[in-house]
Formats: sequence, structure tokens, C-alpha cells
Amino acid sequence: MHFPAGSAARLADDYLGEFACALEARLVCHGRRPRSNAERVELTFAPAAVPASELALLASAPASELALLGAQRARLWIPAAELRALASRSPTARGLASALDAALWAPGAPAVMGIVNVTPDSFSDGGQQLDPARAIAHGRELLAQGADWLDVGGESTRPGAQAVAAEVECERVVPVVAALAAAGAGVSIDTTKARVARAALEQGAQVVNDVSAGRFDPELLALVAERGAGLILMHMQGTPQDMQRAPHYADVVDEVARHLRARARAAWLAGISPARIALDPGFGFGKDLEHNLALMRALPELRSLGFPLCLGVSRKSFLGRLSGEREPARRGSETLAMLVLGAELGAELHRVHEVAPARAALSVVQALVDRGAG
Ligand code: PMM
Repeated sequence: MHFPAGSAARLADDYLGEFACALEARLVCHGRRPRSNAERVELTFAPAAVPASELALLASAPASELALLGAQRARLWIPAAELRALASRSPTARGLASALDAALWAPGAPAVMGIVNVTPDSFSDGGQQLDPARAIAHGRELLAQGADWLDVGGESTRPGAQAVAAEVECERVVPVVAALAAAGAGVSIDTTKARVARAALEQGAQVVNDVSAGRFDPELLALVAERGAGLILMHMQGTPQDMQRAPHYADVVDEVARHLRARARAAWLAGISPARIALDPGFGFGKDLEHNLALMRALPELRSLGFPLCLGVSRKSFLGRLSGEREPARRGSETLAMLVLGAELGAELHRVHEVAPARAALSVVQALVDRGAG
């Protein structure tokens, strides 16, 4: 992707989610968010925009590499950790490091979020990982399969599930978040409670995935803003206790879009950078089969709200309604079908139980997109 010269300010607005930055209107660069501190960031920029001494400093960092691609274009590969380490010595490195930290999602590069449910009652894997050691081992396994994120949750949101006290939720998730973050995973905490989110962020989580979009706990958005974390805002009609009783909409797509826009605005007013927000239509959360299908078809419209979309369809019951498969753990094919369609329709963050097949399916989609782009 190329950014037109002189459009630095617009660029920051238009490509909020991308790791793109404009430093003091002199350096415009773009790249992909690395998956870990050790991975190299790839930056493309105009070499004349960076003072020669700083360019030499960046290029001399361990494992970094500079390629001059002509008078107008240079490419630098540098480990994210080295970029941060140089921040005190180079204004360019400082600006790049903060732009990198501000952009949690990278549109155009589908990300896979592996589910680690530390609950006795989640609909498809409840009880399997209630023991922290098993949850940690499961998270490590998903990481090895190529997960970009691990979404750790300690309260089931299945229809009719009973709410869990914050202390219980903390007891379940904190050791798991701590161990997985220490293992280098990007961790997201699936909670509606500020207290649980705070405890998880303190243990190294970077993202809060709130299925209530900040409605259940008035302190949650301010916490995310204060901690500079990422945020997934999901649509739900009602609460997990009553959401599937008789979901009703005059126009499901319009209502979900309005709701998500309003919640993104509330998050922004609370001080959260738009670059750190992703939206989620909330499949199965107060929706019947037709509502879910309408939302699936409307993903491009929802994507046009300007935020990356998170897609949580993995093993959900509406897929079973379509295929006739009653057992959630056997809905792998249905999940992949929706995931591929979702990727094609604009979803970028895929929340799944099985990471390896999701990665494989997305690599096929991505190859078609990349090669089509020439
Ligand atoms: N679904 C569940 C839980 N958390 N979070 C987001 N953002 N989107 C979802 O669709 C979603 C979620 C319920 O599914 P699970 O019990 O398999 O975790």
C-alpha cells in the first residue's frame, strides 16, 4: 500500500488501525505490526526524511537491516525491542516506537485469536481448562499453532449462564494470563468487569475483550484508556441471562451498526485511541439464525465504520442449525466456512477454538489477496 505524499495528517485518520505514522510531518512510514518483541518491524519510508546519523543508528542495531530502494524509498527491518531501546537516543526511533505501540491491529493481515476459556460451563469447551495448568498448556499449544492473540476468559457468556463474582473470575484468569504473557503471547482478557481487566492488564494482558462494550461496568473504558490497552467492543442485545429469549430487531444490521458506532464513540470520549479499538457484531449474542446471517452478509457495511472487525463464530450454535451438527466440537468445517467468508468480507481478527486450521484457511485467503494485488 502506498500513501500519497503530503497526506500525513489524513493518513493517520484514514488508516487508524494500520501501523502507519507521520512524524512531525517529515517522515511517513508504514509497516506491519510484529507478533512479538523479537520479531522485526518492516518500515518503508523516504530516506531523506530521516537524518543520516539516525539512519545509521537504526541500521546498526542488532539484527536490523537497511535497504535503499532508490532516492524516494528505503526499507528498514528492525526488531521491535531494538526500536524501543533506541527511543532515548533517536527522535525517529521514539516516534516509530510509539506509533507501533499505538497500533494493535494491522488491517490487511488477518489475525487469529485462540480461545482459552477457564470456565466450568462455556458452551463448547466448558470445564476442559478450569485447572490453570491445563489452561496454560492449552494456551501454549494454541500459540505454537500460530495464534497472534490468546483470549483468556473466566466467565461463560453462553445463553442463560449465571454471572460470576469478580474474585472468582480473577482467581481463574490471573495465573493463566500471567503465564501466557510471560511466554510471549499477546493476551486479551475476555471480561466485562474493570476489576478483572485491571488484574489481567497488570499481569501483561494487552487487550480487553468486552462483550458488553463497556455497558456493564462504568469503570471499564476509563481503565482501558488509562492503561493504553486495546479494546474489542462487541454488540449484545440484553444480557447473557436473557439475550436468546426472543431477540428482536426492526433492522438488525442498522441497529448493530448504530450501537457499535455509539460504543466506539463512548470509548473515544473516555480517552481510548481509535487505533486500539476493534468492533464485533456479536454472533449469537441476542440474535436468531436470520439475524446472524444478515450480519454476516453485512460485514463490509460494518467494516466501513472504520475499525477492524473481530469475528467470533467458532462452533456457534447457529452453525449447527445450518449443518445439523449438534456437537459444538464437531463444527470445525462450519467454522472454517464462515471464517473464510468473513475474511473475504472484511473481518480481520478471528476468534477461534482451533487455531491451526484457521491459520491454514486464512493463509489460502491471504495468498489469493496478495497475489491479486500483484
Ligand atoms: N463469543 C464468546 C465469548 N466471547 N468475545 C467476542 N469478542 N466475540 C464473540 O463472539 C465471543 C466473545 C462465546 O463463545 P465461547 O464460549 O466459545 O468463548
